[in-house]
Amino acid sequence: MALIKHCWVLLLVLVIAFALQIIFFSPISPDILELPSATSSVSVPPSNNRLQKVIKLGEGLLQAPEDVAVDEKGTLYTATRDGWVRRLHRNGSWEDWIKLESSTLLGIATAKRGGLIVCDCEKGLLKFTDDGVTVLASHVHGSEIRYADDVIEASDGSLYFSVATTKFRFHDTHLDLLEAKPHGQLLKYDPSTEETSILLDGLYFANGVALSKDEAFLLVCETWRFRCLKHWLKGESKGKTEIFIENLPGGPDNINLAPDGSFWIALLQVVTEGTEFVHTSRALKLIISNFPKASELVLGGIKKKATVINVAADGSSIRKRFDDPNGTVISFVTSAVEFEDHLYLGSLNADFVGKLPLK
Ligand SMILES: [Ca+2]
Ligand SMILES: [Ca+2]
Repeated sequence: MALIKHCWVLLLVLVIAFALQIIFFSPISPDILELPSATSSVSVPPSNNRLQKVIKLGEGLLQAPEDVAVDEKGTLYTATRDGWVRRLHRNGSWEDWIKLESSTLLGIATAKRGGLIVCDCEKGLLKFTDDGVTVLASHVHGSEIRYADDVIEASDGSLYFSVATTKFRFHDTHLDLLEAKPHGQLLKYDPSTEETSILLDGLYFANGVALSKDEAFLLVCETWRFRCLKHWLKGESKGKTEIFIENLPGGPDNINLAPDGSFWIALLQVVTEGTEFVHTSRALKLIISNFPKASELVLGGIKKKATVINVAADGSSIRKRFDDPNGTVISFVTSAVEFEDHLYLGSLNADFVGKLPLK
């Protein structure tokens, strides 16, 4: 009897030790993820397979081109996982333009006086020109900028850019989702003073940024909140922030202004179908975060489909929706840029840039 009792005590001690290990050594301190409401005021068009019609540009040459930008001459730029920024000239030829030792180049934007602004998760905000690479911003208020995600240039030369999370690195993105806390920021780089300041703090994975056609407001997407915020830069609401669109049918990644003033947003399947329960249990999150394969477990569904939407200039409606519902041709689309009646699509799970005719 004494032996059985000892065994039970030992088992209890082991269970307590295991639980303490999980709680104290977990890399996260999780909150519950707020999922989009089923009773949204914005109606969502039905899923379709329009994205399966994409033409593949630069197939095999481009490793996971997250973002795409087109300059005034019609040259298309993209940054890939091997550190290359490549460009496609109007004559159809690809050029290996500039290479950087980095696997974490994300959002890009063309600069009006030439060159390309590039976000790097490790180095910060960079400028690429024919002469090479310059670091524009590596710190804000004394802290390293670690997860610069997307950028846009205003006509006065100011650069607005997002920091997805100040807590986790690129390869630990799944931990930021599991933690579900607002570690994101929206920053501004002023070229006249070369200083960087914090415009907004406490964002749920700050991702795509875009300016309205008249530059009266700035949009920033919060991927883990299924919404995009509007921050006024001009007019009587200047300095105020409000919701632009919410309850999106996916986590918004990059956002781009369309020629007609509307916006293209790439939506990510951040909550894998059938695993919603993971995001509502703190205990489960603590356990999962300890596993080496946690990323696959949590974000595996992101590579299984692609969705792009077009949202009205005032955020009041979703006007168009294109999908590849099972990722047959393209998946994990992170960016959609409209240029001369075509959409150009970036993806973190493709070896090409997708081109979709809009007419
Ligand atoms: Ca961009
Ligand atoms: Ca992004």
